[in-house]
Amino acid sequence: MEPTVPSPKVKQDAESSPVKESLATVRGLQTGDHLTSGQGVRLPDTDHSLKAGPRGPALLEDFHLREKITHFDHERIPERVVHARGSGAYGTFTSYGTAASVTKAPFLAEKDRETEVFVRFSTVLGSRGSADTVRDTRGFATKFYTPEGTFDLVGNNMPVFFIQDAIKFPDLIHAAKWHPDREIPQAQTAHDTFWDFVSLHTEATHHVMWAMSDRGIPRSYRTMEGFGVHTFRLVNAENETVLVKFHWKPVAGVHSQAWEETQITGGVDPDFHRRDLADSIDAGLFYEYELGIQVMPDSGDETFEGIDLLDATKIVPEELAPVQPIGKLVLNRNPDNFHAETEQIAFHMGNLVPGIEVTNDPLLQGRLFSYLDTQLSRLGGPNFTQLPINRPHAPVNDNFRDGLHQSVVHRGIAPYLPNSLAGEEGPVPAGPEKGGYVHLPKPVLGDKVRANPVSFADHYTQAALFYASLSPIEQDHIAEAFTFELSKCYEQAIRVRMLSVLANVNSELTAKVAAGLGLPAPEGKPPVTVTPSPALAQITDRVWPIAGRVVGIIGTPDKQAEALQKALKAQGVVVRVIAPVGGPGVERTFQTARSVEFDAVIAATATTDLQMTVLLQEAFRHLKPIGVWGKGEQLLANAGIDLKAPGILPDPDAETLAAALGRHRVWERVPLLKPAAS
Ligand code: HDD
Repeated sequence: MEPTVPSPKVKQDAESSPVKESLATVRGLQTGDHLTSGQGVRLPDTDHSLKAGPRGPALLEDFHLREKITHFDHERIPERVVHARGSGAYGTFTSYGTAASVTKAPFLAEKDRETEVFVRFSTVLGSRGSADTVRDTRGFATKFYTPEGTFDLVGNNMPVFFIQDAIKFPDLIHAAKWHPDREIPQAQTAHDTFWDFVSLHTEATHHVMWAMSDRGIPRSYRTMEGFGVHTFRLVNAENETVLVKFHWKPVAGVHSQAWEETQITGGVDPDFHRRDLADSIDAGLFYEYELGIQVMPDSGDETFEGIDLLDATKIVPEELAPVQPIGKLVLNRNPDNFHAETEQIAFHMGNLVPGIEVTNDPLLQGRLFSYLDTQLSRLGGPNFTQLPINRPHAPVNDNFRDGLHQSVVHRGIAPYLPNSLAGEEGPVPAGPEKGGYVHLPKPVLGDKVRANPVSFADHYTQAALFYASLSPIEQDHIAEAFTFELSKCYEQAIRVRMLSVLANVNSELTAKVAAGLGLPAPEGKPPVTVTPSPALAQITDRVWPIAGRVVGIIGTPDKQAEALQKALKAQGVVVRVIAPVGGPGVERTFQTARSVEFDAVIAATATTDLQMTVLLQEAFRHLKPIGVWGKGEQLLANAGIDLKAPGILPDPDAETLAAALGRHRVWERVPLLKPAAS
């Protein structure tokens, strides 16, 4: 079989890297022809320990044995307390220059300024080895290595959060992660403690709606939006300020897996998203996003159109404040070493550059503490900023000294200020004229209280707004997700309580979920009127770019398959032939292929292979376009698929397939999949 991606040797070739080499000095430090010890002593044998005779015992003096095993024993570091499962890539952010009037940060303000970035995508709840495709919020964290210092935008693929105040984060995560007695379930919210917490802590309702929507099960990281969530304050050269929310808009559009697909994928290919990111970059099919900002006036009360901008459980509908594009991100280089780069990267909300400030959002304020703090135990001390992936691309002159894993040999005798001894070598403070980060003077006044503003009290209006903004198909998916997750709870009281929360959001949704659970639907007080925000819907008439999509042909690698491969390659679509056995031009065999990998399938042979029948049935159920070439009709008949059903494409050419893929799924097929009313 042909390998799907170039061999590792080719893909790690530094010469072909399209971005600036930030790690040039440390990449591939293992040099030389000979195997050595950690001290550089050449070693003749690494397969046998030093023994007293071939039958032992092993000798304590075997420095190589002890060093090799000791190093191995300490290879793992603590996984992230949340967002442990992730994968990342380098990229280039190019500014459009359109943000020049609102921020002095040059990487956003200057037209065509290129900034190297590293993005780490993640799930929140699962351990490092958990599956990619579970229902969960996804992290979308971006490190911008600017010459003015590092800026981190540590966001999610959902624009709101479960809690309004960081002090609730340990409670949220203790409830959402596995049960502490058995450490199950892994990487999912479908269990008692999560639903117990969110049904009691109703400010979570809006985020729960997002998590139960199709946003919780993305097709790939390529097809996710990203959100900075909080409101930030931008400062321009005249020290004028605006309040903004950051958005990443995927060029490929927002698309999700079908729920059943996620479950199959979790077993068939737990690395589905990670693999797609790495393979796509290797194939030159880069992930692309636009960065945009919603700009709101910096009114003294930090509200906009009645929405409290300091409340992270609220969005500002795009119809009220349009997302204005300010730059483009292209992810175009895979890391060389997962541990050194993706695992050791450390994000921090406090990594800010002049022109970008935080607001008093109490969730954001607590995050400013947590991210720096967590690295001390995760990365083993205060010098993690010296790790190659965390090093700023700006000169560092911090007067910080010593500590575990110090890897800088600081010179001089006066790492303090003021001093009269450092001379030329010592740093001096930089005022704003020298690019210093000067916090904008803002009055701070208030009684010392543990309390929320009154405006934080509405937990339901925007949850209802979100639901009302979705297409009926997406609304059904939400009802199904709630029903599935609550069905997994052991405690009936939790289900009943959650229904009473939903009753304050939308009565139709409550009725559907209650029916699924076999419970009465409670009465609630849903908002009387909500104004939907069409920008929130995923399923629309829009046709999206199809780069990165995968088409499977069940057949043989013949001329027709080759022609399709050629024609769709131009649009970045990968076409894979699925044949009974391996051979030239065959990328998947009947034994290894599974429907979840493909966005569209073509039946081109009359095989009676049961696995192919199942593949087609799954593709049909998951609303994928299915093409039929020649004897493929028979295969559809074997699978019980009606040739006249929506999205069955007779003899499709590249154009027909491309059009179907651009709509993501054959939504017209949905009614066929509903059980007939009895
Ligand atoms: Fe967090 C990691 C996103 C609230 C504490 N968070 C982490 C990551 C992302 C987010 C994407 C992974 C970064 C990476 O890839 O290394 N977190 C969010 C968003 C939040 C949020 C969008 C709300 C708007 N987080 C939040 C709160 C706290 C934390 C309120 C603590 C009070 N988050 C952490 C952490 C982590 C983290 C414990 C774990 C690993 C790390 O930071 O480096 O500090």
